[in-house]
Amino acid sequence: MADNITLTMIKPDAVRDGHTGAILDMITKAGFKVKALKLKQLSAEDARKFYAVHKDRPFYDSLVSYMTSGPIVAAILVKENAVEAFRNFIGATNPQEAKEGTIRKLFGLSLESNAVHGSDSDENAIIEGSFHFTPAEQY
Ligand code: 3AN
Repeated sequence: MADNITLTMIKPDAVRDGHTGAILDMITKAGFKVKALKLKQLSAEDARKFYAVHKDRPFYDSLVSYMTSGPIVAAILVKENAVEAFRNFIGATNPQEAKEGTIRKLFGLSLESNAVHGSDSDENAIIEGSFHFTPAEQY
């Protein structure tokens, strides 16, 4: 199977608490190659657009506030079966339900503050990659 991509964000609290290096180390040691990487402050407009799929959910406004509370680290990652492999690797959305040793188990604080994002489909990985990175920023 050919390599494909997923988009991750290290979320504001994980960046603020100094976990960026440890998380990127785990990601690369698990065999994901970094195709693009940046530290970035999302605007409210950015966050609303990125999470538009959740706009009718009760947690939407809180999610937008949280995701704009400080800089995030965005990255495009490459691996065979990247989307599924990365979601298995980071653990369940709720850190309390995430398996031992996963990023969300180790660094997630709550259902909302769950340390990292991972794309949920190949189609969304491409859309989300383009949301954060121009073609010239992808290697
Ligand atoms: P995942 O990030 O595992 O794909 P999604 O797409 O269902 O999960 O949710 C996107 C983000 O919204 C989550 N990463 C989390 O920060 C937040 N979120 C999801 N469900 C809830 C919830 N019930 N209450 C608060 N925040 C939530």
